Amino acid sequence: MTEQQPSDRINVAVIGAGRMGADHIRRLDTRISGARVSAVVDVDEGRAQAAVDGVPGAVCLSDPNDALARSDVDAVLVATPGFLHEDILLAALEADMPVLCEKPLTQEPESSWRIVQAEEKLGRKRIQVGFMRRFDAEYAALGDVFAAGDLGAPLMLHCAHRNPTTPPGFTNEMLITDSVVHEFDVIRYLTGEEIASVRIRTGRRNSFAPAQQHDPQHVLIETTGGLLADVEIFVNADFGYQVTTQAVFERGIVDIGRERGLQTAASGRWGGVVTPGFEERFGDAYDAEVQSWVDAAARGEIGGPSAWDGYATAACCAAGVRAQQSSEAVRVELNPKPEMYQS
Ligand code: ISE
Repeated sequence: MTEQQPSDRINVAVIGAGRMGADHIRRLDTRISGARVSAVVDVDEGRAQAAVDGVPGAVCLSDPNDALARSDVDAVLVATPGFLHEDILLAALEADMPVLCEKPLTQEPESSWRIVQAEEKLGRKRIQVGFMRRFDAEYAALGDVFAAGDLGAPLMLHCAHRNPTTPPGFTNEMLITDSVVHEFDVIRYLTGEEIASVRIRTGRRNSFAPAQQHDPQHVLIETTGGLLADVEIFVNADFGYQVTTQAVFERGIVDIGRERGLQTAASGRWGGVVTPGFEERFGDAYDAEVQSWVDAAARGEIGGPSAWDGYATAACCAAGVRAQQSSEAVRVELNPKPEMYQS
């Protein structure tokens, strides 16, 4: 194999060196081909420095605009908290740079729509949104079952999304905006339909959940084509991390996300290991997502979900947060899809 020359590689500025940013820096540095980390931006200089330690030639910066202005930055990976995304994304579009933006695109549909409009004005898709489940092998295989149609029409989806615990400051709304946002995206991806409405019921509360959260919640989603999906979102489940989906078709049932890996029988017992968190569960999916983005960026394209997907899921989240306050199904309000996002 011929050695890849530095000039063949895309220089990436990673903006935000927290949990996901640091994870992506390691990934770009060790597992992704065709890219290198040339800059890390974080307001916390110590954190930025710690993240670039051991990454050859990468500089630390504190202002995203300084990264966008550098000649050794060709693309940006945005991993700051969501409330900071809008300004960074608008500046990156202004600079006409490829962007991989961790979810959410932005926190509200209004600001996400502004991003869609700015990208439409630019005239090409530059932003890929970090919905990594689309790159998970099992979700992709389930997508193939939907596409093949051999099991007839899909009728229902039963989803469970369980996290062991939540970080400090995780609000009740974040069960929807930070967690169920993934189901909104993946249901849209699997069915090829938009989400029409969201309804939420809360029942018995987990007494171990932080006071501000009503955990778990039962989310009932209906797509524009009438498919029903229910999601158990349970973010203080203690035992580990688990994301499962059961798809019900006219002539068959498909399950994904069940524990795999080693099943050991010894000393009169059998068992395996529960995945501890999302980095482990979706590690391969994150690798595939970032590789797809890098490969597409080299061609001047995006390699995954678009700003439209970011906008549509932000609209679902807004409906979901309203549904938390109501016993009714709340309709998802969407602007018409611009031509650029039709394919
Ligand atoms: C987290 O931000 C993620 O994106 C994980 O995939 C999800 O499982 C978790 O609930 C979120 O808080």
